Amino acid sequence: MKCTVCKGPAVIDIRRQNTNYCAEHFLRMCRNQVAKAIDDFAMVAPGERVLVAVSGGKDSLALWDILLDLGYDVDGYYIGLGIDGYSDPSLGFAAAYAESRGLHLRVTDLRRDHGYDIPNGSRAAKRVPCSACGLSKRHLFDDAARTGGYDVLATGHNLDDEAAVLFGNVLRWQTDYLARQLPVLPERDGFPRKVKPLVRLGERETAAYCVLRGIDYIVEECPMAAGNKHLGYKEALDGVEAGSPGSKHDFYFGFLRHARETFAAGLAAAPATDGDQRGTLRPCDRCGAPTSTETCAFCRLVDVATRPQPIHFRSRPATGPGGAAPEQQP
Ligand code: Q46
Ligand code: ZN
Ligand code: ZN
Repeated sequence: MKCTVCKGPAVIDIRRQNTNYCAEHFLRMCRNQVAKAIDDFAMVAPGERVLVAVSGGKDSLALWDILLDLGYDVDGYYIGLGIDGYSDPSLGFAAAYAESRGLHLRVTDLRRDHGYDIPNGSRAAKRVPCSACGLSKRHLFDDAARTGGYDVLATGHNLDDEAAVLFGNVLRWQTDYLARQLPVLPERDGFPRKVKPLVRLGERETAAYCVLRGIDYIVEECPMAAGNKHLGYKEALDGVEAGSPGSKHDFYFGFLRHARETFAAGLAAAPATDGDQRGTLRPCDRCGAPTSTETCAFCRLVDVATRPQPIHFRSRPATGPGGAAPEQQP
């Protein structure tokens, strides 16, 4: 297998492009694809400060590395979710990358800084973990960008992620989500611009990028993701892609080119509803974040997630001098 560019020995093939690359030209291709996404969608202007949401996984660390290589002013931001066996090692990889390059990594720990973690907090709030997690991350990323003076928040969503989200939105005709599914969301009312510069790269490529650049990352997926719909959609699309390379790219970029505007026009013509992001925003009475309600959704989540849980007594034979032991409800 020869590199399509220099004819030297290739280390990777990219079937959807019908190309092979040596290490040097593969890394260059990755940077070029990110630069093209930034350019095509006007993601970052020269001189703007970027905050990259770092999970310790391959995508976010590759993104941080590529943005730095492209000359952007980028800091990292990690949120500790308190997920046993996952959060501590993932912080270790993010911190090791930052330290090895002398970079600034901001860290928020949900337990330490807000009094809850995702497994227990989501249970107390009666939400599925990924819903409580998504709400927490959205709020904290926005907040960190707003209070830290960053112009842009960049996340490591790649082509596989975006195609899977699109697939899910199309399966259920989530027209509002389809209207907003773009790799760049403009800044508004105190929210930073949000960008996804990896949309032209697949996750196999971000993994190879990290390996070739000597970046260690957490290989395990978050254990809370097991069995969720997003993974199922990814697997379904992997099956399509295996038989027809380029399908994910054509599906996602074809949607952006031919269909998204139609959904956006439909959304713009529809009357605004409660909870609609187009409503007037005001500062949250607790944290100051822009919100359409008095207290923002994050502060309300913190309230229920940190509320002391009732202790339930099970009637069973006494086990010792103190009688029946109290048990926390699961
Ligand atoms: S981290 Fe959070 Fe993901 Fe884990 S709990 Fe779900 S949303 S799966 S990107
Ligand atoms: Zn080459
Ligand atoms: Zn708030």
